[in-house]
Amino acid sequence: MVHQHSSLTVPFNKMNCKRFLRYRERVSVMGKTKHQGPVKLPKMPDPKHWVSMVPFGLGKVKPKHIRDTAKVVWENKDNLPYATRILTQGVCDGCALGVAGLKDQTLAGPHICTTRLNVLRLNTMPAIDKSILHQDISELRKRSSSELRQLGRIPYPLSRKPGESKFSRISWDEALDRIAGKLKTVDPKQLAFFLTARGITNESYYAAGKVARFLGTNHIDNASRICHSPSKTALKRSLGIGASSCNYQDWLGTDVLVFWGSVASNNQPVSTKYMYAAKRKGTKIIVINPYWEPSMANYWIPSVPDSALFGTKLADDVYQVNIGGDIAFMNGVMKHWFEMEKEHPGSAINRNFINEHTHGFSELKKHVEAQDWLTLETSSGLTKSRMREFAELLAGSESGVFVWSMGLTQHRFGTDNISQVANLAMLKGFIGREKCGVMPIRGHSGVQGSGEMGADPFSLPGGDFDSSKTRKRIEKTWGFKIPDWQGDIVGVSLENAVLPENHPRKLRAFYTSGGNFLETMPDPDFVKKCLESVDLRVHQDIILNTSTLVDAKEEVIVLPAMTRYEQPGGGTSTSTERMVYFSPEIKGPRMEEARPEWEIYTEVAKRVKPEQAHLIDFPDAQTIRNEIAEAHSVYDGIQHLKEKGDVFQWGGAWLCEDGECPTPDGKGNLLPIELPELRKPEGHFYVTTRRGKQFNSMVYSATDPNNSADRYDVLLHKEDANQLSLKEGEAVVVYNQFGTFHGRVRFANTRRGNIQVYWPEGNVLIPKGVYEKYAGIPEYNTAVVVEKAETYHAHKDTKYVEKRIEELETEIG
Ligand SMILES: Nc1nc2c(c(=O)[nH]1)N[C@H]1C(S)=C(S)[C@@H](COP(=O)(O)OP(=O)(O)OC[C@H]3O[C@@H](n4cnc5c(=O)[nH]c(N)nc54)[C@H](O)[C@@H]3O)O[C@H]1N2
Ligand SMILES: Nc1nc2c(c(=O)[nH]1)N[C@H]1C(S)=C(S)[C@@H](COP(=O)(O)OP(=O)(O)OC[C@H]3O[C@@H](n4cnc5c(=O)[nH]c(N)nc54)[C@H](O)[C@@H]3O)O[C@H]1N2
Ligand code: SF4
Ligand SMILES: [Mo]
Repeated sequence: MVHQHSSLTVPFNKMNCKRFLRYRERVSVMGKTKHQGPVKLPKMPDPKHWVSMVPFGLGKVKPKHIRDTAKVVWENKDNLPYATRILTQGVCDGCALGVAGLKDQTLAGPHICTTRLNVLRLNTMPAIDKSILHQDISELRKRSSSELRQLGRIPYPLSRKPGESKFSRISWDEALDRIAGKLKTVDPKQLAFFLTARGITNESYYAAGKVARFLGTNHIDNASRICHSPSKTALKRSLGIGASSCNYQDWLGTDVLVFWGSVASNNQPVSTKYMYAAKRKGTKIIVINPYWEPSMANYWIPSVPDSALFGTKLADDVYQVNIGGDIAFMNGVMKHWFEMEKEHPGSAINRNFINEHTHGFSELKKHVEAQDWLTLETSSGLTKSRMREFAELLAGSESGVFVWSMGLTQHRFGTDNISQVANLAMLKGFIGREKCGVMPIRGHSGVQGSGEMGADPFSLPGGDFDSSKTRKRIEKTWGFKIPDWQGDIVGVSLENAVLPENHPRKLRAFYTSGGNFLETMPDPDFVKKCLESVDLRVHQDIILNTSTLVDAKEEVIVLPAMTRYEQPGGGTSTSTERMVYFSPEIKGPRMEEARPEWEIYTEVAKRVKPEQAHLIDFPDAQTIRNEIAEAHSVYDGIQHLKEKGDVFQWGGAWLCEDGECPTPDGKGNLLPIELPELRKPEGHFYVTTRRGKQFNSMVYSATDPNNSADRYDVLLHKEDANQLSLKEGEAVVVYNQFGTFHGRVRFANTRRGNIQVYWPEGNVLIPKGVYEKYAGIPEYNTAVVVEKAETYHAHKDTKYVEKRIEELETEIG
């Protein structure tokens, strides 16, 4: 296996050619075709795509990249050389678009964004001041997660028991012995693990997945459960794959590039450069979203000179669906296709692809044809003629790429949403060839690898947990038995904490690597109760957040982890497009007692079962990579990644190349999808939660740079506001039977009847315990009443609110 080195000291063009050649030699396990390496942007600007002739978007609401960058330099001023080395040598620990140093695999030229710069400080900041760290817990609890983050890094292991009002310092030996001591006494079914995907490497996921099974539990889950789990589940059942079928390069010059419930411009910012490149090759960009996302319409791309100056119009059209209306919309599109086919056979869908590479066409067609337009219009929020426009656009396209994110996954019917996207792609034959594909654009840098490495109740390295063949294969590699019962998803594990004492699955010990459930799960009050109800909680983390400060019945132990850049032997992470990047250990200051995440897991395991310690020992990161290569065949190649810039793409350029799916008979499955029941009574709104300037629960600014909204603003259509006699800026109460949110009206171009609030602030409105039935993602949308704060408060004393909630319950329930 030849691998690739990037060197920033070599002029890129010369280097690019060599890298390209080496890249092509790579052997891949699945697809035949290899990714071709970075290509160049056109030299001459094209004013056709400019937003305005006024330079720098003066007077427009848009992110201020230069000001933000200056702020980051200032923030990291105590550690600038190290910060620079992280940026130039490390693999980005922001989102999963993926980049090593400043160069990516898609386009020649620099790759950097403010998200990466914002999270940079996590890596360079000093330890928390000891006088603050050991303050009374009630003092620490006055701080928000943002304030806690800014205190600095966790320097050494900490413990806090009931009745103790402060964290006390303990040694690693004490910490590990106490954890091991407790784990020896609990039934493995009462022990659960969770890992965030923020910064975590494949090596840590792999070690955690192995350690959990070694300790006898399958309750291990990761942040992808509350993120893209439906994407994986749906792609598996529809196409037999668990990842993006294509590359970002397939965006460039595809006929149509669709962003479905995704704000890639905010959440994978450098993707705007790829969108620019696509537009320059004639690609049409379509956005399907209840909200006319300003940053998907127009963007000033800092690294592209003409765009930085005059902006780029990204979206050619925006289809403003209802929240939850995508299934109906896609059924409408297919219904049009079948009608077009009746009139002019061959005018809409790809019969050859359907016949050769799919099952289920006639059932799907029958199902779709039986739907009536009125229902499809009501559910989707779009007219029959709008659906026709989109149907015709796709019908006339030879190629297309469908990209989606949380707008499709975070629903009770997330898996169905995504199987619908797969249906469209298969009917058009947009699978397994150049400029075509289905792409769940991933969030956290580490997340693609989390399930692939087996840190997931439904997965083991290289296969599904419920396949006895996979279990046997992994047992052979690992040399110990894997428990044969199904583990729980993280939401259920948390709920298990409040089960009766004698319940066999009552959660007693919860071990979490990062994450912040008080702020990432619905119903924070309930989550707090769950966190408090376990005997032992272990937080392996780099910083404190509000969840770390919650009590436990016997003890809270906090373990200081290294960042990915500190870990000896480096680490790897897998991007959305399946590039496995190597991030080296980077020379710089080290946190007093922090340890590599993978090592902490194995140290705990060895102390629980010292007699079998040899079965779980990893002397270094390289040994883990060697074992991953053996345990997961598509990751064969990871063992050769050793230097900065080393990368390989698993699966080749396209999964399902030439339409051959990795399903038992090589065919994809067209699936009839039922319309979801949308529970929104008259006079109520659907609410969804959105991201502003934050990295998930880590908030970086009170203002959303893309629309200048405040974190407590409620994005509401002007006409809806008029009907409620609400003015812009007016205080409102948004409520339902689950919770109450106090905010202010902000007019926004959103589909009428649909509103948005920012999370974590808005999580109080979201019901607990509602999971998507196949993938287990929580439902993050619900129905609410919006009311003038004045009215709400005036009637509060007359039992009016309770009465309205009762009404709501009967209407929705
Ligand atoms: N700066 C920054 N970058 C990030 C993150 C971050 O917090 N900050 N988080 C990272 C992570 S973990 C993730 S998963 C990604 C998330 O990336 P995104 O999913 O792009 O982020 P969201 O802000 O949740 O955007 C969801 C979009 O879906 C739309 N939407 C809501 N409901 C529906 C619906 O029913 N149908 C349709 N079609 N659209 C709908 C919303 O209007 C919104 O535009 O970003 C990653 N990158
Ligand atoms: N309402 C609502 N809720 C949501 C979402 C939504 O759109 N709306 N989005 C969901 C999505 S997509 C996701 S991915 C989840 C995010 O869920 P999580 O991954 O659980 O949450 P984060 O906020 O990303 O976690 C950040 C925390 O991880 C810790 N951390 C940071 N870096 C490291 C590290 O290197 N090592 C370790 N061990 N710990 C670290 C810090 O304590 C930090 O506070 O939230 C979900 N929750
Ligand atoms: S777009 Fe994502 S991968 Fe690229 S620099 Fe920004 S955060 Fe990192
Ligand atoms: Mo996510």
